[in-house]
Amino acid sequence: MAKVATEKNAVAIKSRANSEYPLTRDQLVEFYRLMYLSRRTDDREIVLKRQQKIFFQVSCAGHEALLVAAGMAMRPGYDWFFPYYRDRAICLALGNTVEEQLLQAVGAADDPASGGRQMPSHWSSRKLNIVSPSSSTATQCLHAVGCAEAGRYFSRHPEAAAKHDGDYREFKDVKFHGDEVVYVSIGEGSTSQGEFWESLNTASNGKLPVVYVVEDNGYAISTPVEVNTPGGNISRLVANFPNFHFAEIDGTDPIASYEAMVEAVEYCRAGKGPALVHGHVIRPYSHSLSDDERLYRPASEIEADALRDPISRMQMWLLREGILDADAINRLERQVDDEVQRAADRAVMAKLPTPDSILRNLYSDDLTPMDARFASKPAATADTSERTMADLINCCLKDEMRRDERIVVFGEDVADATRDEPLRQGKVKGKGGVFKLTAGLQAEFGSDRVWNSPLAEANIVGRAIGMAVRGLKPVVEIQFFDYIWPAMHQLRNELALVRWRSNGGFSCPLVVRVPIGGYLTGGSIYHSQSGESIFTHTPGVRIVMPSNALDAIGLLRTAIRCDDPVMFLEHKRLYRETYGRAVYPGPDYCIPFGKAKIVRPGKDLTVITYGAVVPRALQAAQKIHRDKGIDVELIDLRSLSPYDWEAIAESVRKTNRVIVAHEDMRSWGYGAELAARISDELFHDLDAPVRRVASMDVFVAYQPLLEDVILPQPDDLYKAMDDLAAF
Ligand SMILES: Cc1ncc(C[n+]2csc(CCOP(=O)(O)OP(=O)(O)O)c2C)c(N)n1
Repeated sequence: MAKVATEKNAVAIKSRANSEYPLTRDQLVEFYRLMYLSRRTDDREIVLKRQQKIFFQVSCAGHEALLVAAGMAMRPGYDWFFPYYRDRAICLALGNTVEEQLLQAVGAADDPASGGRQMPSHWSSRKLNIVSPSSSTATQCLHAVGCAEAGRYFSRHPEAAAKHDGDYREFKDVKFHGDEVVYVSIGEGSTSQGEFWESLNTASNGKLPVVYVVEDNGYAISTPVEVNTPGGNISRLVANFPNFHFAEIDGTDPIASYEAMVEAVEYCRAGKGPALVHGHVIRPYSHSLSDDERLYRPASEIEADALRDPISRMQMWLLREGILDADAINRLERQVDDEVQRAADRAVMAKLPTPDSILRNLYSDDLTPMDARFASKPAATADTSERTMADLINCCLKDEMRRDERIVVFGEDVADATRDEPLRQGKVKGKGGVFKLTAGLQAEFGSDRVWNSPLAEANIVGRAIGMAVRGLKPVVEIQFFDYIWPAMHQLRNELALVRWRSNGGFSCPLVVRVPIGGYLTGGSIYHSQSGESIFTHTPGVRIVMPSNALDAIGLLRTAIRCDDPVMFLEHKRLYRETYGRAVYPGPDYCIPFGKAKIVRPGKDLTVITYGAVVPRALQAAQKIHRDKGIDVELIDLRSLSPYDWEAIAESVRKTNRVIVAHEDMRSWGYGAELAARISDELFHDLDAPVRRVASMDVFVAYQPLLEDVILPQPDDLYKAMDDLAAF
């Protein structure tokens, strides 16, 4: 472990008399009580695990001083907290009870953090503003940043926080004070993750009130600090980030920890910028109960750590300073032991969740995007010109931003101009996205509602999640579907899961707009990808993919107004096509999710598709009707998750023959699922096998000749229709 100045007197705790922020006698006793409570709760969980009454254990042992200090320096239910799994002690200090924590450990129905869904030590409390974490290391750093941005936004736009009936705002209470601070913690090993650095970028640039606490116990499971941190000291690496307050301390010293935390929190609360407190702590109980550190650490190192154990050090210190005598310490410890025992007794008797709870809070129970309120007819408007999909998406964003001040838009190059002086002076026109879908938004709504993100996709989605948790409605853009992968962790392990894993305690309804797909003539591998089935395979997130301008504006409006996270896949080849242009249908036109559209009714066979294959299939259907009289029913799904099974079933019962067609690769794709379900549930209605038309199982090549062969073309659809009709 790196040597720090405070370690020179490693075993001695900083004297109370020398402290700049002296704690009262009662506060010191409470400090010790919380530390001891945390340790004994870990000890109890270890016993329960050995008795097989719980199924996992990861402890806070050795981190208690730093974390109780953090809890005492901050305001529960006022500040916001993004803790990680080591953070039992701060959660107890904020007001989480031992019983609540043990209810999670046993997986009880009444586990208030997750309803039996998350492992122990995955804290969550709406009342205390402790936001449900995942087990993924470092993702929470971006949520904390987004949460801080949202607090600032609401303090500058207080009217945006108002309740509003009819959309997600009806169900999303906003709390803000203007000077709240956001806590986020992380182990030193996890600082290797890009998301940590992506968050420092934005916290620093935005001077955001985020207190980072790096809990440096020297190991990430068995991997020592120097593997994750060049030079072995994270403080040295981050020291040049502008606007930060930094402190490096012995995190096993409660007084030094408290001082550092108070200073850091004061700095953030005053609006000066973010802070990072790097606390050197110990890890006396191995990584978790599934790990035995004696396999990779010599006994001498473990013994040296033991001398720094914060519990025994603080106990000695209280005695030495004359704050508690031995009897008083014994009494306090007995009371804590009784409290833990009683909580454990109740937890092991708690009722367990029933299978009917499994799907609860996967999506919003309050307002689904399938709701009838989203079914409307296009309104007559003065402008009767036919507009492109790109135009109408842009109109929708403007309409909704005028209507709802909680909407913010950010992503790579989506702003008109980051340096906005020339824009305001009318000297430049502005960019507004590489496809121009967000053109004019910054000019109309200002730079605090529309801005360019750093070139970092996880940064975009992670911050949006933190904002949405607080009640903002981010409508963010991933520049190309091909580059969505750095955000995959945030999309799959965070966005889709916040509501379910917190059993409805938190939610993050937001929209991720993603230009997708090929047929670009030269788009090549990295500008032509599809891959929607990877996301439809992720429960908790809604996926839509319009094929024309009217559906795009209607579905996007529903995506924005509904209470679920939505991935809005925009086929870039369709942005400016002649096919599917439409007259602007007014500022309230919505389409409910899960409703397919019959593009062409027919009686001989059904083609189920979506996106850019819709116009190609229509072309093939019209031709085969002209050529051979084969009458194809063409269904545009529009919404991929949920999808309209009733429309599919009704059509297949009528035509008895079906092709599922899509642009994405054939194997393991969206069509495989539909084909399987049709074969399973509609077997007796079929006169022929279910056919698929899709791209080859390969990426899209640059040379147009190859691209044409790789992607499904009208001729491929024609041939499949012809074959199936003849079967
Ligand atoms: C993204 C990710 N990769 C791997 C893991 C598995 N894992 C869980 S904890 C951990 C070590 C974390 O070490 P550190 O950040 O130092 O925190 P500590 O556990 O020591 O407090 C690893 C590798 C994970 N949870 N998430």
